[in-house]
Amino acid sequence: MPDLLLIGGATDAMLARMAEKFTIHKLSEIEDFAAWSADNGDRIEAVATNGHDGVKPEILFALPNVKVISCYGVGYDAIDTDACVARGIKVSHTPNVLNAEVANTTLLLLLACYRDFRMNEEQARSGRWERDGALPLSRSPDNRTIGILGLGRIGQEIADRLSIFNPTILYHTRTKKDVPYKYYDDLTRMAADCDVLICITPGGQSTNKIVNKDVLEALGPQGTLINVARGSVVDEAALIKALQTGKLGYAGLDVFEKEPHIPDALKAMDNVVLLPHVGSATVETRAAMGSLTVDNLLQWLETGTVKTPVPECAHL
Ligand code: A2R
Repeated sequence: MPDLLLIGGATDAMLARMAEKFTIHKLSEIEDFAAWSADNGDRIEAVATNGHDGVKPEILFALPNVKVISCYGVGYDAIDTDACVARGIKVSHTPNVLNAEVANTTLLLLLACYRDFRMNEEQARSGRWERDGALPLSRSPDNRTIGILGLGRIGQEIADRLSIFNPTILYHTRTKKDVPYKYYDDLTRMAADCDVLICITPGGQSTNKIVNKDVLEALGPQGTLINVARGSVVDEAALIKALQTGKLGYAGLDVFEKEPHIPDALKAMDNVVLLPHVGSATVETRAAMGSLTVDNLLQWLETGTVKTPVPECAHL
């Protein structure tokens, strides 16, 4: 059986299916990777990882015969695809199966920001409602102008699910799409026209801190930023400053620059809703992602191809 290196965790169902066809080596159980890889690195032909851990350059370097990397997650910015293409390594990810769940998480954050969910829930739970009465009124999410940064598979699903709120939808991407929403080629100009800015691009170089001070200030004192993409997409220091100085109204965040670390300044603010990167984290969606992660490995074993390659590796 070919040898597989597992980076990060895997569900029992994934492990059971992978173990039928591969000899699994768990990175989490290897104490000294440098020593281990000197003896075993050349045996590894397959890697299973996830969007957060990816494959660190030193690990990729230590596996000279790896031929396939299957990533559990749609974002693969933690994998150096240029290096993989140069070595002919096929990289797969799990697109589409998580669109609906990430869109649900987006709606959760949007509603939580508009309806002051965090403060209201605390008012009820703490007994302050009984003692002090109700909090000030919150705001309606209905009839808002919502800008989507990144209108791909997930962005479109978000736009579809937002329709219950009767929004006006705007979008910014590098290339104009065939959709009935207003296109902006300039993100700051779009932010100036929005009540809400939803980030759902990939991470990586081209989107690094693309939501900067100017974009946040254009969104404005009543504006809401929702980030379900990658922490790297937003300049976190500028975000904290904009929120603290009232130049930005609200933020709903599922992702952060240095996960799992969340800056104390964000935790301290009442106008911020925080989630620990759970965009796709339901039993149902994670099962579908796990299944596709293993399908890619098994298809590679049978045919030498993967079912859902990342675009950069689709020609391999
Ligand atoms: O720019 P385009 O025309 O390639 O459109 C893509 C857009 N996008 C960008 N928009 C503005 N500036 C950029 N530098 C930039 N780079 C990419 O993001 C496209 O509309 C969208 C990505 O869509 P998909 O490739 O279909 O990705 P999907 O499945 O929606 O997932 C998006 C991300 C993942 O990479 C994870 O990081 C996260 O959602 O969970």
